[in-house]
Parts: sequence; structure tokens; C-alpha cells
Amino acid sequence: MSDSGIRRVRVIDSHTGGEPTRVVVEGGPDLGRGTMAERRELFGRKFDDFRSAVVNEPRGSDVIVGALWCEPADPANTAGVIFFNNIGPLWMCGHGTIGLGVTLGYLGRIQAGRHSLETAVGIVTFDYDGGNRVSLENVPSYRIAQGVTVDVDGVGQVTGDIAWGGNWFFLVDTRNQPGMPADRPLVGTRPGRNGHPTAFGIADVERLSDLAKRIRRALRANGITGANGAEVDHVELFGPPGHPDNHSRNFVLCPGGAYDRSPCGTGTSAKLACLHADGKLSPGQMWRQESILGSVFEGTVRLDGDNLIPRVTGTAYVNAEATLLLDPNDPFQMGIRG
Ligand code: PYC
Repeated sequence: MSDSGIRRVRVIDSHTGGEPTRVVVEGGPDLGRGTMAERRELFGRKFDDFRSAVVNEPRGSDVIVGALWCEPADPANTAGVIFFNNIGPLWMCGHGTIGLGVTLGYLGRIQAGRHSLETAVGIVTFDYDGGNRVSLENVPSYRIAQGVTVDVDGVGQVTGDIAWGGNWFFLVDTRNQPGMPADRPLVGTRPGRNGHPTAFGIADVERLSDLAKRIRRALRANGITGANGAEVDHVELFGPPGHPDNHSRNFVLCPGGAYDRSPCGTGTSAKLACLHADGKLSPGQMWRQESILGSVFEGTVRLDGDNLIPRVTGTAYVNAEATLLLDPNDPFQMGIRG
């Protein structure tokens, strides 16, 4: 194999509660020194090939979230980041922030302590414990609509809330659907030994994905959006937890069709905002959100004036260091796009 013309991209892979993050540490595009929102826009417009090369098959998969590690616009901040997935740039990513923090620690680029990260939606601060644990303070999160009912093809009426946690979410409690008997939860969880519904799990992924995709189609078809017409591109379903120490289990459908293996940092933030708006979570009170795998994020909120700031804690592990080779002779050098 000739080495001529091969582009090298150095990446560090990690997972946060089972959900992968691939941090680009060398070989990414130069996006200038604008804000992360400006750089995200440029990345989406001009460097979509690069995005696809990093996260899509044959080097990656639909599940991988990429994180382009950038110089911050303000040197007072630790770093900047642009998150992206199998179909385009993301606004924010909670599990990815935890993965990036642990990756920067692994590289010796940060020490234990408080750090600030520039993202496309604003500054996210995080506390790194020097090992595998990161607590992030997200951008202000809020619910914009409560009890929105949509007619879902093949399912019937489904009611949920619309909230922002750094991405837009439609949050649905599968146990508590107005108009449906309490003993018939939306996802048909099986009754446990004591008659209580059991937590949904990996065996249910296909039907949960199908349900969440139908809900998302119904939101689109009915013009139901986040603020300023933004697409509600994440659907978050809730059910009973698998472990009694936790408060609930979730299933999160991501924009590109994959499901989040972690409890989803931005999704947990959106959930915390809804709980607070419902008077069910006071500042400092702990919410333990379980993922479909049973991995857990711990969440609390604090008030900063009128803003609700979620704090989400999780653990990540570095599991690979690699150099991606982008060979111009390779017909799939820029990844396989759907
Ligand atoms: O953790 O915020 C998150 C996230 C968004 C998409 C996948 N994970």
C-alpha cells in the first residue's frame, strides 16, 4: 500500500455508561477562531465528508458520537468542542462531555478540578475527579410545552412534554398515558413477579425504537417543534427503573436513528427541567436516571436567577487510541452515508 496522499486523523475512543464518544485529537479541519456556534455551522456546511469519515461505517457505526476538540475562542476556557453523529452536527452532548473530560485527563491535558468548555449552545462547566468521573453543569434547561398529545400511526394518542436540555426532546412517560388504563403501559412492559411492571431492557430495543420513531414522525407531521421552529429530534421514553436505588429508566432515540446506550446527558437535563417545573424536584435533590442498559447518571438542579442549571454526573472509560487513515484510493474513505 502506498502512503502517498493518505490523511491521518488521531482519535481517542471512550464510552460513557455504554455510549461511545470518539474525540478527534489531531488531523481535524481548521475551523478558525470564531464561536463554537459559528464553527459548528462551518463544520456542517463544509466538512461533512470529514464528519462521515470519522463516525460512519466502515470505521465507525451509527452509534458513535464524534467530538472535535478545538482551541477555545476565549483562552480562559479549557477547550472548545463540536459534537457530531451519523447524520450531522449535534448542539450539545452530555455523555460526550463526560467522555471528553475523561479523555483530556487520560492525555494529561487537564488535571482534577473545574473546567469550562465552549459548546455550540454556550459554556458548559465540568468538574473532573482525576479518574473516570465527570460532573457537568449544563446550559440552562427548560420545558416549553406540557402535555402535548399527538396521534401516532399504529399506536393512538401519545402525550408528552417538550423540553430543552442542550438538544430538543419529546419526553413520554410510558406508564402514565392519559386515556390508557394504568395496567397497560405504552410499551407493554411485562408484569413482574409482584404484579408491578418490570423495567424495559435490551430485548425491547426494536419495539422501543419503532415506537419512538413513530412518535417523532407524528411530531414532524403535526408541525410540533421546539423554540423558534427547531426540530424536536430526540424522543425520550420513561419506564420503571430496573434497580430500586434509581428513579426511572429511559430509552432515548437519537436524531440519526440510533438509541443512546447511556441515560443521555442532555435528555437527563431535559427530564430534570420537567421534574422541577412539575414541583417534583427541588434544587439539590438527587434524581438517578437509568439507561436502557442500567447505567446511571446522577442529576440535580440549581437556580441561577431565572435559569435552571442541571448538573449531571457520570463515568467514562477510554477504550481505544487509533489513527484513522483516509486513503484517496479507498472508495469509502469518507464513510458510508445513508
Ligand atoms: O448524552 O446528551 C447526550 C447525548 C445526545 C445524543 C447522544 N447522547
